[in-house]
Amino acid sequence: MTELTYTVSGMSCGHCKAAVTEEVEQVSGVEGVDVDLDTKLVVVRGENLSDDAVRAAIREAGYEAA
Ligand SMILES: [Cu+2]
Repeated sequence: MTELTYTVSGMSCGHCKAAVTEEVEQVSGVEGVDVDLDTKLVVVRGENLSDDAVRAAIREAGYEAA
């Protein structure tokens, strides 16, 4: 199990949270996604995670991982 953490600015409400979660959940190997709107942290857990793929998914949702 690997855990990757990203700081994603611009997320402000439940819709942002849902959009990011939905996109990232589709990335190969992802087993869990936690979004904290207060800290702007996105924690992704899974096996053989691709940092590039997770970043691309966050971008696809309309946000940018720092
Ligand atoms: Cu929002």
